[in-house]
Amino acid sequence: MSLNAESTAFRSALEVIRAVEPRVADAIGAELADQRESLKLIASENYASPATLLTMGNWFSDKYAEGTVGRRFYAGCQNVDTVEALAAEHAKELFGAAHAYVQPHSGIDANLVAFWAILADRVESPALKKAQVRQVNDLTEADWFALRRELGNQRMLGMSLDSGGHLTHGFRPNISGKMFDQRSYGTDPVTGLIDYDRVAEAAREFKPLILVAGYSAYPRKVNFRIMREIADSVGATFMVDMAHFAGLVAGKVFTGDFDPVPHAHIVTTTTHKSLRGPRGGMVLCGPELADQVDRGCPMVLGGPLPHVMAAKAVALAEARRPDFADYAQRIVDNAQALAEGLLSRGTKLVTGGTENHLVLLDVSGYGLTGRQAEQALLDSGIVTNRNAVPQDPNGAWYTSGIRIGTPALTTRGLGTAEMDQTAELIHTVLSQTTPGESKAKYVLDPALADKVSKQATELLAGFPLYPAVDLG
Ligand code: DSN
Repeated sequence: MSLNAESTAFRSALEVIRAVEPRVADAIGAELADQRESLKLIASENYASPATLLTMGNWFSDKYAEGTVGRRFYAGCQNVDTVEALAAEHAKELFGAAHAYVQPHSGIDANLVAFWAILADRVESPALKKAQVRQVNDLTEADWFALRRELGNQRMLGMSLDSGGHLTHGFRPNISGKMFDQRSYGTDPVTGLIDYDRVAEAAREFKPLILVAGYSAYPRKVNFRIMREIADSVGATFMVDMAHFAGLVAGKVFTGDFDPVPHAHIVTTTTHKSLRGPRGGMVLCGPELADQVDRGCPMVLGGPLPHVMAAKAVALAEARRPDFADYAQRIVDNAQALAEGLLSRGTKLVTGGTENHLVLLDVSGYGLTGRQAEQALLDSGIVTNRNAVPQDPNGAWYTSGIRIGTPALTTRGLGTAEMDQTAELIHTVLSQTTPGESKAKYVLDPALADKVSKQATELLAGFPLYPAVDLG
């Protein structure tokens, strides 16, 4: 029997790798087996298509291409130009953006590119202007000192980490919390929702240079029209980090006030979460910031990764197909079914439900910390991650929450009926786990963990991952 193209491609690749370092080939095979067997509910993960994966394993990886399309610091970049331009073109069409910069290697890189583009655009600095017209050698020591003083200590207002914001939005352990004078807005203590009046009040008081919206653990839609009005009222640049929900924007589930692209001055994203592309980042903006954004490499980034930009072009082409909109809608339908399944079993959810791809469980209702719950679920074949809940008494390490998301299981084909079964498995584990003598320790009958693990595998058996890939 002849093998299909995908099996042939991956088998051949592993054979070539095995000839050099068999342990790596084995680990790659083992990773596929693990991913096939586990109920992956990590909200920021997904499964890229075989075409996207295969696009990353080739000689594009060997090429240096600092600069931008048609304007490189290295010779021989014509093929890199082709794939970078294609990825940018697909991104612009998909999101309706005037400009797309597809070089960032990750979400934090994309955010740094955006921060520096905004600083360079907004901060009045004669020294910076000199530097940017390539008179760097004319800058005196005093100019450099002025430049550092003028660019530093600018103000950023972003969503707090424990309300679901991301650590790159000004959280102290991240560089954004050190380079900016930062303040955060939270959520309403009763509803768990963003209170736009409070955001406006904080903006009026603080007068930030940058207002950031976007989240990694907020289970609701954000009204970007209102956020832009708030930014405009204080003269702030409005930046949205849509890393988590880019797939929902691409799939036109988030439209109108909930689509960040028409409302924000600048939008950043990763490409591997709900967007289902390769690991990487991207920046979208209007013409005003385009030149500054294109300085991302070498300003902030190392040399671009042409093999990943090529894979971004492939994944973005996939996201432009009509079936991606159906996929995006199913992600949200599944998250809502999962939330309903948990609520009906008595689980406490932050904000009482979801409007996007993620659900945030407050596991204090089960008497557990997030750390205990995360590990008990993992023992039972359910992969999640712990996450702080608003005003979390257990802090960001132990936490009181579990964040779950549906992009990956939706890619596998699981639907709302399977979400209810998933809710049952999660509730069974959490309700049978008791806290141990520390915030990390817990007691769970191994027989029960084993039973749930088997049930999870049975649930997944009807939805094979990479069904066309047979590694033999
Ligand atoms: N690590 C990603 C997440 O899990 O949300 C964001 O950086």
